[in-house]
Amino acid sequence: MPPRPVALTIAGSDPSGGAGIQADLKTFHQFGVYGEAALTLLTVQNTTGVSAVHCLDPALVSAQIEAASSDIPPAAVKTGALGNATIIEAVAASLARLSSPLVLDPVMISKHGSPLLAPAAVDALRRHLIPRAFLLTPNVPEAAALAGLDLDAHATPASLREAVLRLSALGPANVLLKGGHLPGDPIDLLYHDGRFFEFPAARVPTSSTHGTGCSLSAALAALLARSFPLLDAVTAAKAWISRAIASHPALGHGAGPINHFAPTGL
Ligand code: PXL
Repeated sequence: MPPRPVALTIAGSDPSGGAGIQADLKTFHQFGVYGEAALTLLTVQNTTGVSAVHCLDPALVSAQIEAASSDIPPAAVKTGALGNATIIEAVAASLARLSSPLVLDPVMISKHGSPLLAPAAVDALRRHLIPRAFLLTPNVPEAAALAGLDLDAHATPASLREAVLRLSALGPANVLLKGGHLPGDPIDLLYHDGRFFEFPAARVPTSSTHGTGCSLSAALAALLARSFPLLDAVTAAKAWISRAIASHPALGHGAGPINHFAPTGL
């Protein structure tokens, strides 16, 4: 048997299984990657909403990362919801000991509008973690908050590129701006090697998109763990996420999850 690639997620828990570490581990598994998970926070939620968020002790977050990674070193890491500035600093210190590529999904608010990152922590993200990222994967509201720009539904292609360039100046090796929050068919914009690449997709008319961002960044981490070049990883992860949304299992009474069983095509 060839060695199985390993990926580590550092993220929050969604007990309803659609987002957070639950989504990440399902995604790693679907891409044939062994998954490790260090928890940052617990949410109490289901598809109809979030009723509580509890951040863990930063020392406990670091201890999980160090226990897992010192024993079974991950070939790629992703971060999701981080909760607050002290957890971000703890994660950054733990990741300084690892050289694996980091996919940083700068999760700020849940689908239902609950904060998953304290507003004061945005600066900690900018200073401590974004410079270490191999790939930063904001959606449009997250890109606006990180870049200090006003991007709304009327954002132009030029303003989106400007936001990506500002994010790139914070130090990540690559930036993938996800266009799903804008009206019409979504176009994701990748900035890689000093060039822009567009990844258009057809919009699937459904509200069952809970966990889409988590699952996309987990798929990217899994593909990087499998040594896919970045452009191939983005193409394959996006094709899978589109299939996973289109074949959503219609679970729950609110914004339902995507279909993590969708074929990866790999
Ligand atoms: O999709 C963002 C996200 C990340 N992490 C957790 C979440 C959510 C959205 O609900 O619950 C734990």
